[in-house]
Amino acid sequence: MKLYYMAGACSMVPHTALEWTGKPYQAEGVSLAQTKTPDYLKLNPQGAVPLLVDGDLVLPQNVAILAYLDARFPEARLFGSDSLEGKARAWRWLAFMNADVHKAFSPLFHAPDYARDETFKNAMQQAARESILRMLGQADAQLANQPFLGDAISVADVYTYVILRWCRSLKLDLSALTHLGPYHERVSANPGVQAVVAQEGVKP
Ligand SMILES: N[C@@H](CCC(=O)N[C@@H](CS)C(=O)NCC(=O)O)C(=O)O
Repeated sequence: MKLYYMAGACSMVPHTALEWTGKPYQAEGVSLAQTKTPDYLKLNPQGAVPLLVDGDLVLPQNVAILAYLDARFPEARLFGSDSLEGKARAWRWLAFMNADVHKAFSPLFHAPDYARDETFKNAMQQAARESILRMLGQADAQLANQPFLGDAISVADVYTYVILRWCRSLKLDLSALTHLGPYHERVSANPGVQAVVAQEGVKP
């Protein structure tokens, strides 16, 4: 099984999931430029990571990869629970981080071409920051009474961890969200997360 990843990207989530399975796997780091080469685009026309190759299966998209790994390795408890309800509680947060919070970073990572006007670009980026903070407020509230977003640590927490790293690098002010700091440390302390941080050569 082989995972293509970019250091510090959302591919850290399936990378950690592979660590949690305890099974052998290969991880190949690619640059942004490599994801746009014809060879890579043949594998993933979206030109993005993560990408999992398992025999004949060539699978992009975090949620597809995580669902596949969970079904193949149920004993790894990637969703922090064995029960349907418990898994659903983690899925809800994974979906939120992947589909809603992640997407809100787009104007900060790559301001679109139509935002060449500085005033417009700044207003758009400020709105993105506010939207991210508002959404992370939902996670902060959930973490007031429990250590992880679901019943136990899960891939939803790893996704949130990746997003918190991006917030730090973009200097978003999370000081009002008081549960997120200790939570970041808790997820950082997970051995699978630590192994991926070391392999990808990024800061925790
Ligand atoms: N919906 C996709 C999103 C994947 C995605 O946005 N990956 C980013 C890294 S976090 C990427 O590869 N971006 C390439 C680019 O910006 O061109 C998924 O969940 O797998």
